[in-house]
Amino acid sequence: MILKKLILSMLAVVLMIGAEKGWADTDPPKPSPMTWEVVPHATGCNSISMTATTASDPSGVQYYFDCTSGGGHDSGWQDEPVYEDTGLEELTQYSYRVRARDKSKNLNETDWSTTQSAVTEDCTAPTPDPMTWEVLPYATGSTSISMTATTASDPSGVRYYFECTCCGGHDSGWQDQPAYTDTGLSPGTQYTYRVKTRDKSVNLNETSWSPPASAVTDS
Ligand SMILES: [Ca+2]
Ligand SMILES: [Ca+2]
Repeated sequence: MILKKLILSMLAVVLMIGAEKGWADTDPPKPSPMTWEVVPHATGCNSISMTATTASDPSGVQYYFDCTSGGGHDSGWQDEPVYEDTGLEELTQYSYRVRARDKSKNLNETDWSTTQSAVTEDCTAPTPDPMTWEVLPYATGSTSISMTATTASDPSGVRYYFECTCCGGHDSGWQDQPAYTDTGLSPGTQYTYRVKTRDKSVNLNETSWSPPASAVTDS
């Protein structure tokens, strides 16, 4: 009887130690499948950040972010639920999924989360850069001068800005069209212009100015 009690209590101690070391843990962290707290999103031209839901497990938790397409990088197993993939190409789509595992001896893993994608930002100005003229400024009467920039190209779309640098004409403001006519000018007067473009991305990347060019209104 005493022997039986002794064996039972020893067994209990072994089980307790086992549980402490995680041998008895066969459950993956929750939630499983893993979920996203913040889905992948661009944090610049060369980086994408993402956050997994903070998982819970009595044995502690690690996270693994897997880049499934686009040629980005996996995180490896890490303690933090936040991951930023860096050294990426601009304007490129990358896809990720995440799973968690516990720190028990069994390393129980959750199922993968859904796969989510993000596109890195645009950080390149339109071409040509510097901007060039398609048609140099020329008088279209005694009070107006017309001009046309080269049609620029950019995956994010393009806007044009014509500036009158001399003497008393008007800037175009940002506009979608590559042609501009400055009106309300004085007869027989010389005006000078230059043009630049920018894209329509969040970064509004600008080209350098074109060379200046002048025209004289008709007398
Ligand atoms: Ca567990
Ligand atoms: Ca661009």
